[in-house]
Amino acid sequence: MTKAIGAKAAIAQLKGWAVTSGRDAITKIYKFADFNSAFGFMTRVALKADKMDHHPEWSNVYNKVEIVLTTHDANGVTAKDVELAKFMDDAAG
Ligand code: H2B
Repeated sequence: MTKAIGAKAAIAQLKGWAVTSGRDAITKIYKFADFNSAFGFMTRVALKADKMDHHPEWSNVYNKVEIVLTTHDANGVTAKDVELAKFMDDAAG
């Protein structure tokens, strides 16, 4: 099993991510030009997440995508969350 490194250690390796309040998770809100761009981002991330067998908690309202990353099996943030967060930052452009 992947070991939890904790949200603080994770955000130190990332840009624009914050510790989720009340749990060992990391959060970011992406804003896109419109729904098409937001959903395109979600589609790219969904394919990557499924390949990794590591899935985000997320919600979408029009051009906004709110993300929470944590590793349920480890009860906290792991290197897998950092990897997926970096992929998201690249995919968001
Ligand atoms: N996603 C996340 N974020 N954390 C997990 O622990 C996790 C997952 N576990 N996706 C996977 C699926 C597990 O439930 C399956 C059975 O491999």
